[in-house]
Amino acid sequence: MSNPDAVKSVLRDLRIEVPSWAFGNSGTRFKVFAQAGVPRDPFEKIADAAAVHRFTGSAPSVALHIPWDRVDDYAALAKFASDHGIALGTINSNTFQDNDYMLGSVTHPDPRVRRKATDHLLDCIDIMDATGSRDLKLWFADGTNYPGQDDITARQERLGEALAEVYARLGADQRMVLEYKFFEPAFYHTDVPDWGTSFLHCVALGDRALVCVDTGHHAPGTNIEFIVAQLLRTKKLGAFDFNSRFYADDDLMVGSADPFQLFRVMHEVNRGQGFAAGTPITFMLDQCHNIEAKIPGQIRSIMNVQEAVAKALLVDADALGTAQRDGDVLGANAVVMDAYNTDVRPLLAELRADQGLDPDPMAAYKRSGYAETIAKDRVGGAQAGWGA
Ligand code: LRH
Ligand code: MN
Repeated sequence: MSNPDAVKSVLRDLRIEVPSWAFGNSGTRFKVFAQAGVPRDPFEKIADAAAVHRFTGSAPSVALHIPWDRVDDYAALAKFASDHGIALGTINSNTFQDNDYMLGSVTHPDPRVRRKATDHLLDCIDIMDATGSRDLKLWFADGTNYPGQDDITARQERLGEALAEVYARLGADQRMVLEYKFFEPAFYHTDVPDWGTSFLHCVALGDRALVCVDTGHHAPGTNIEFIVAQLLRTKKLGAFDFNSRFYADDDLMVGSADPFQLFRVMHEVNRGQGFAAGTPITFMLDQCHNIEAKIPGQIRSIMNVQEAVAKALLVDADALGTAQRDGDVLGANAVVMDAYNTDVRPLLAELRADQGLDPDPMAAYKRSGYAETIAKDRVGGAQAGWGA
């Protein structure tokens, strides 16, 4: 698809969900740095998410994390979001911050702990009923640190049991996406370490159980776009958690560490009709802005995704198909590299102008004075972070 209008129409419909926790303080075990103007509650997080949408036009929903975003009235929170022009999106469970989960949550040897963890997942579906969210995103920190610590096979059985109970509770229009991660916080084995394990459990559960690919959750050197191609081919790709990394799960701005990898992933998404209208894929950001300003960090991330998608859409599929069929290795690679080396920023600036947005969202945000306003207004109270 190399005609700019066709590319623009796909980009116009591109929806990227932002994570509520990106607006809170975050860090590492060494330090969590506080920043001025950080939200103190889910309402202020949603106001910041709405600001990202106001300047990018591509972020109409915000993912919540429970209990970080627990409120008494989720319908009121959903109303607040729609009054700000966005919707509440994916509900993220949290079975990694309770002391009872030291040896696991749904995989824990003690059935009492497994019950507690499964009940939390069921609570999250009650919240989805109130917020109107489609997706329940499950990521388990579950794993072990030493060989022999627990029975790997028994833990898979326990996991399967809990997932089946949760899947059965889902409403007809609701889905679960199961996220994998090859290590951390567990350092010997993780119970959902790779796409294959997530895929196996999702196939066992049914059509509304899909795999979530977090781009920071693979061993160095993993060909993530190959995994994406497989999951698209088997109709089991449900969601992305976009971020980037130089080393481990660094949760840096998507496209900042390896824009070429992001482009290759988007090329496979496009090849698999993943940008078509009504796509089953939820495109989410899952990032932590430990030292950079958080709202501009999200705006820059949305722009990085837009640029990678625009380049992927510019791949001349006919020329590529011909070169591939002819075994023209250099020719085929050149088709893809031509698209990647195309400067798509003018096209995106034009699209934003067409949408009545400022062609330069970062400059527009800076000029808006929003950062100064929240720094002035949000004084006192406890700033949000990864604590409840
Ligand atoms: C785990 C993870 C998961 C979220 C958390 C915020 O590393 O990627 O998606 O629950 O980050
Ligand atoms: Mn994630």
